[in-house]
Parts: sequence; structure tokens; C-alpha cells
Amino acid sequence: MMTPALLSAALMLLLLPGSPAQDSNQTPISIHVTNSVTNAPNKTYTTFVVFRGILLGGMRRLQDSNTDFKFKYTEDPNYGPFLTSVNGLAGCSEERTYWELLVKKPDNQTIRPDVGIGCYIPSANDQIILNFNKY
Ligand code: B12
Ligand SMILES: *[C@@H]1O[C@H](CO)[C@@H](O)[C@H](O)[C@H]1NC(C)=O
Ligand SMILES: *[C@@H]1O[C@H](CO)[C@@H](O)[C@H](O)[C@H]1NC(C)=O
Repeated sequence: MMTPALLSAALMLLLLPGSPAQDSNQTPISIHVTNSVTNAPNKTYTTFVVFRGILLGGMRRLQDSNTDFKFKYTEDPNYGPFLTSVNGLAGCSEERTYWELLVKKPDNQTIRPDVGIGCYIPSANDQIILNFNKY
């Protein structure tokens, strides 16, 4: 049973920040973690980027606010941040697995950006798909 105090605290959590889509300087996106190799269940999160902000910023914001979402990346000297691991699952060159970046646009078209998480600038309501895949 929830005490009234706990209940109102829980309500505050629902009503305060964390639902950022309302503010006009925030570009709402969702992040979907999918797995084409093992068909593990999909995970969906919502976050936002600032005006013309990069995807990596939205991913950091999500990681800071949601203990259920974690990622790691390395710094490539030429292309910048390379996503190496999501929610504890890492790509592996021996197994030829990696985290692929896909984006489902509001018109339902899925694109495969020709840049990584440090260069992609999401549009409002982009569904970012981080898909564990083989190459
Ligand atoms: C092979 C390859 C890959 C392989 C690399 C693994 C491997 N062991 O082979 C895999 C399939 C993993 C891959 C993934 C991606 N790649 Co790639 N890849 C290439 C390719 C064809 C050759 C790279 C290479 O072997 N160079 C020779 C070696 C000796 O040099 P190297 O510096 O050690 O190469 C490393 C880097 O290129 C790095 N790398 C590869 N791709 C990417 C992408 C990003 C964003 C980063 C930071 C690093 C990186 O991995 C290589 C091996 O360690 C190049 C195009 C080209 N012809 O150069 C594209 C290329 C580098 N990739 C590109 C892209 C966009 C991606 C993805 C973002 C695609 C996607 N939408 O998912 C993802 C990365 C997502 C993530 N996890 O962050 C772009 C980068 C452009 C940019 N300015 O960001 C390129 C230039 C192709 C293009 N579309 O124009 N890629
Ligand atoms: C998981 O996401 C992928 C890629 O968007 C989709 O094709 C698949 O149908 C989804 N699976 C489930 C169970 O929703
Ligand atoms: C995209 O797909 C969803 C779910 O299938 C559907 O409800 C929506 O109308 C589609 N949007 C467009 C622009 O086709």
C-alpha cells in the first residue's frame, strides 16, 4: 500500500521534468533498442535533443535520467564517437556484430544515416533505432 505522502511524491515525479516534449526548445525523440541477432525483446525510451542538438546529447540525457539505459562509445580519430555497447551488450569484431544506427522518420520511412551518433542531428519525433546487427 502507498501512503498518501508516497503517492503524492510519485505523482510529482510523473508531473515534473522528464516529460520534456512540451517545451518548444526541446526536440522530442524516442530511442528503440532492437536486436537482429538474438531477437531479444525491444526496449523503447523517450528523450529529447535541444534545438539542432546531436543524437549523442539526447542519449547522454537519457542515460543520466534512466538507470535502464546505458551505452558506451569510443572516439574514432576520423569519424568521432563510435557506439560500442548498449545496455551492457557490446559489438564484437570476431563475431562481426555491431550497433547499427537506423532512424524511422515520422512518415514511417526507415533510413540508415551516413554518419554516427556524434554527427546525426535528430528531427522532431524521430524514432532512433539502435539495432544490434551483423556485418
Ligand atoms: C567497414 C566499415 C564499417 C564496419 C567497421 C567494423 C569492421 N571491423 O570492419 C561497421 C559495419 C561496424 C561500420 C559501422 C558503421 N559505419 Co562504417 N564504414 C566502414 C567502411 C566501409 C570501411 C572502414 C575501414 O575498414 N577502413 C579501413 C581501416 C584500416 O581504417 P580504420 O580507421 O581502422 O577503420 C575503422 C573506422 O572506419 C571505424 N568505423 C567504421 N564505420 C564507422 C562509423 C563511425 C561513425 C565511426 C565513428 C567509426 C567507424 O571502424 C573501422 C574498423 O575499426 C567505411 C567507408 C570507407 N570506405 O572508408 C564506413 C564508414 C566509415 N562508416 C560510416 C557509417 C556512417 C557507419 C555507421 C554509423 C552506419 C549506421 N548507420 O549504422 C555504423 C557505426 C555505428 C556505430 N556503432 O557507431 C561512414 C562514416 C561517415 C561519417 N562521417 O560519420 C563511412 C565513411 C561510410 C559512409 N556511409 O560514408 N562501418
Ligand atoms: C522490434 O523492432 C524491430 C525494428 O524496428 C521491428 O522490426 C520488430 O517488429 C520489433 N519487434 C517487436 C516484438 O515489437
Ligand atoms: C505510420 O505507421 C503507423 C503505425 O502503423 C500509423 O498509425 C501511421 O498512420 C503511419 N503514418 C504515416 C504518415 O503513414
